[in-house]
Amino acid sequence: MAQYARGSAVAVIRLRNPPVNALSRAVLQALEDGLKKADADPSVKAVMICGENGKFSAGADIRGFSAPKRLGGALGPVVSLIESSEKPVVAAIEGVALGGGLEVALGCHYRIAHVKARMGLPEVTLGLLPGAEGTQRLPRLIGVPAALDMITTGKHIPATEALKLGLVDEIVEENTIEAAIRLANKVIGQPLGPRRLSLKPVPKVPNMEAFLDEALAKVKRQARGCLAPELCFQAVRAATQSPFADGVRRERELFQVLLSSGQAQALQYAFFAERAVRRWATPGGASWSSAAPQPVRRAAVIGLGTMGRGIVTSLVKANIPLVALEQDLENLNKGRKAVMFLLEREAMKMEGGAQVLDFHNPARLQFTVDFDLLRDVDLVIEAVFENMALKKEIFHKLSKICKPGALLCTNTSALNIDEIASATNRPQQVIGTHFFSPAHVMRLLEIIYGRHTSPTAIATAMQLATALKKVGVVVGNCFGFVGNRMMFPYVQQAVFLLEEGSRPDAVDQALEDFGFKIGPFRMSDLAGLDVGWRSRKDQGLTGPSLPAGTPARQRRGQRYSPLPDLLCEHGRFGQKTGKGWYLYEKAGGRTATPDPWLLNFLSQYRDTHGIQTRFIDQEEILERCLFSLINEGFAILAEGIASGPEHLDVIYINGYGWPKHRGGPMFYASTVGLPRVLAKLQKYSEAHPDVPGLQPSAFLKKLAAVGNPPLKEWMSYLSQQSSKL
Ligand code: HSC
Ligand code: NAD
Repeated sequence: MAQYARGSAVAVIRLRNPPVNALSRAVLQALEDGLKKADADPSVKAVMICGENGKFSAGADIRGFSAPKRLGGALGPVVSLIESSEKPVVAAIEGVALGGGLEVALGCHYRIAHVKARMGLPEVTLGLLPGAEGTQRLPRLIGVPAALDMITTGKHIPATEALKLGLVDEIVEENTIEAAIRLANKVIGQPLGPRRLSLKPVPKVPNMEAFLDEALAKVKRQARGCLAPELCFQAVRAATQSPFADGVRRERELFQVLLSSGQAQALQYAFFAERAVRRWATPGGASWSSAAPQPVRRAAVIGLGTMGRGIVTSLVKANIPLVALEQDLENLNKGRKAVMFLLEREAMKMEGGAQVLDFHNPARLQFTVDFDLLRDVDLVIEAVFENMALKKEIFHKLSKICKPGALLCTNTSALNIDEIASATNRPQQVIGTHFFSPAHVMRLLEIIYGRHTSPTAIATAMQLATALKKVGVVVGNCFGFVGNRMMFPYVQQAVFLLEEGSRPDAVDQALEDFGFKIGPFRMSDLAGLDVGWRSRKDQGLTGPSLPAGTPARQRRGQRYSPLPDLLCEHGRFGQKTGKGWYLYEKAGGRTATPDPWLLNFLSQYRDTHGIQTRFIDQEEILERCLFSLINEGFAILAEGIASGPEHLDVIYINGYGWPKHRGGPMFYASTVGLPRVLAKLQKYSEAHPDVPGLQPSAFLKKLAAVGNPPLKEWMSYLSQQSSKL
C-alpha cells in the first residue's frame, strides 16, 4: 500500500509493502490514488514520495511476474502520471531504489538521496529490462554510456556515485525525509518543464554509432548466451534513435519478449532459490528457525596454500581478526607474501583501501607457525593438503588446544566429515566449510554437517557465509558432498568422450556454448590435473597401490579412463606446467591452444585399446555430460543429502559457473522435461552398461513415472515413495 498524508503545503506519499516496499498492484493503485488526491487538493503545492522503514522501493513485485495479472502494466503509466503532475514531486531515496523503484524516482522532478542509499536497474539480472520507461528516462538524465552501463549490468551504485552521475540532485547525511520536504517547499512554483525527463533530449556522444557498436560487442561478449543484456541494449539504443513515446513502445515490446522467455523464469527462480536456501533444515530436525549462531570475534586459518590465501583475504575483508598458520617458516613466508599481494589488490579496489582493511595491523592479522596462538579463537578453518591422516592429526591437535566453544571447520573437497570429527573431543563442533577457488572471489560456501554436528555449528557457519558476503548452502556428508559429487560423472563423461573420438576443445566448446564459463578440460588445466591424480592414488584407483593385473580401462567392474593419469605421468599438470589437455605459452600461461602432441597421443591410445573413433556431435556431448550430472543430483536428493533441488542449483550457479539464465542443473532438467532426460539416460546407459553414472536414478524414474511434476513438488514424491526407491 501507499500511505497518503498532508502536512503544510507538501503531501507525503509513503510506499508501504514490507520488507522492501515492492511495487505490487495494490501499492501502485494507492500511489496513483495519492497523486490524484494531491492534484485535486488546492492547498497541496508539492508532493514528496518516500518509502516505509528507510527503504524507497526494491521495484516491481517479482512474485507478480509469474502471474502477470497481479502486476499488470500499471507501473509505466503511474511513472508518467508522476512526471506530468503540475505540482513538483520529490523522491526521498533511503535504503534502496531499485528497478521499478528507481523508475518511480525518475518520474519525479527532483531526487534527493541518503548518503548510504543504493540505486540501480537490476532487471537484467532477472532476465528482464526496466519496463516502466526507465530505459528511456535514464539515458536522458545521465547520458548513454553511464545509462547503458547501469542497465546492461544491473549494478547497484552508491548515492555518492549517483550524485556524480547526476542521477540525484542532492545527497544528505541526516534526515532524508525532512531534507526532501525542505526541497519540495523550495521548488514550489518553479517551472517543471526542464525537470521532466521525457522532454529532454538524449545527450549527444561524439560518434554515437561507433560507440554503440563497440558497446554492443562488449555486451554480447559478457552475456554468454543470456538474452536480457542485449535487449536492454536495444531499448537504450531506441532512446538514441526515436522520440520518447516511440522509445517507450519499443521498450514495452522488448519487455514482453523477455517476460515470456524461459530465461527470465530461470533467473527469477535463481533469485528466490538463493533466498530459499537460507532457510536450511536437516533431516534430523535442526533448522534455521530454531538454531542460533555463536559470535565469531576472532578466527584462524590453517594452511596458506591456494585456498587458505583466499580464505584469509575473505575474512580480512569481512573485518574478522584472525591468525594465519603454516607448517613451517618457509611456507609461512610464502603464504604471507601471497596473502599480502591479494589484500593489496583488494584494497586498491576499495574506497579507503588498506586503511579500512587494516591488514598490516598484527592485532587484526597475525601470521604464525605456533598452534598455541589458536587458544582463544572462536572458529578455525583448516585448509591443509587433502589427506585424511594429516587432517585428523590437525583436528586432534585443535581439539586439545582450542577453547571448548571453538568451532572447527574443514575445507576438505570430498573427505568424510565424521571421520575428521572422530579425531576430536567435540564432534558436535566440527563442520565442513567448503570454499571454492579463488576463495575471496567465488560466492559459494558449501556447509557440510556431519552425524554429530550441532545446529549451533551450522547456524554459525551460515552466519559466517553472510559475513563473508557468500551464499551458504547446507548439505549432508557424502564423498564429494553435493557439488563435487555431481561433478565427478560430468568430468568422467567428458573424458570418455575423448576416448571415443572427441577432442578437448570440442567438448569445452559445446559446454561453453551452453553457457558454462569454462569447459571441463580448461577447468581441469586451471585447477591442476595433479590434484585429482593424488586423490585417485589415495583411493587406490591408480599408482603403486593398484593391484597387478587390473585392466587398464576398468576399476572395480566399472569403466575407467586412465587418460588423466597418463597425462600426469607425462608431467602434464595443466597451466602450472604449461601443458595439460591444452598447450600454454609457458608454465603458468593462460592461453590454451589445442596441442598436436595430445591429439596424436589420443589417437595412439585409441589404437592401443582398439577403440573405434566416431564423430560425436554437440548434442551427445551436452546430453552425456549434463544428464549424468543431473542424474547424480536426483540420487543426492533421494538420499536426503540436500533438502531440495534449489540447493543443488544454487551450488552450481555460484560454485561451478553453471549459466544462471538456465536456472541451475535441476531447474534445467525440469525445463527439458524429466521423461526426456530419463529416455536419453536410458539410451546412453544401454550403449555404456559399465558406466553407473548413466544409469537413471530411481528418483528420476519415479518422477517421470508420476507425470513430470513441477520442480517445487519433487520432494513431496520422495517422502511418499522412498520405500519403493
Ligand atoms: C522491476 O522492477 C521491473 C520494472 O522495470 C517494472 C516492469 C513493469 C512491467 C511493465 C510491463 C509492460 N519483489 O534479498 P533479501 C523479497 S523487476 C518481491 O533477502 P536483502 C525477497 O525475496 C524488480 N520480493 O534482503 C526476500 O523475501 P523472502 C527489480 C522481493 O536486504 C525479502 O524481500 N528489483 C523483491 O539482502 C528480503 O530480500 C530487483 O531486482 C521484489 N522486487 O536485499 C531487486 N525484492 O526472504 C531485487 C526482494 O521471503 N531485490 N524481495 O524470499 C534485491 O536485490 C534485494 O532483495 C534487496 C534487499 C537489495 C532489495
Ligand atoms: P595447497 O597444497 O595449495 O595448500 C595446502 C597448504 O597447507 C600448504 O601451504 C601447506 O604448507 C599447508 N600445510 C600442510 N600441512 C600443514 C600443517 N601441518 N600445518 C599447517 N599448514 C600445513 O592446497 P589447497 O589447494 O589450498 O587445498 C587445501 C584444502 O582445500 C584441501 O583439503 C583441498 O581439497 C581443499 N580445496 C581445494 C580447492 C582448490 O581448488 N585448490 C577447492 C576447494 C577445496
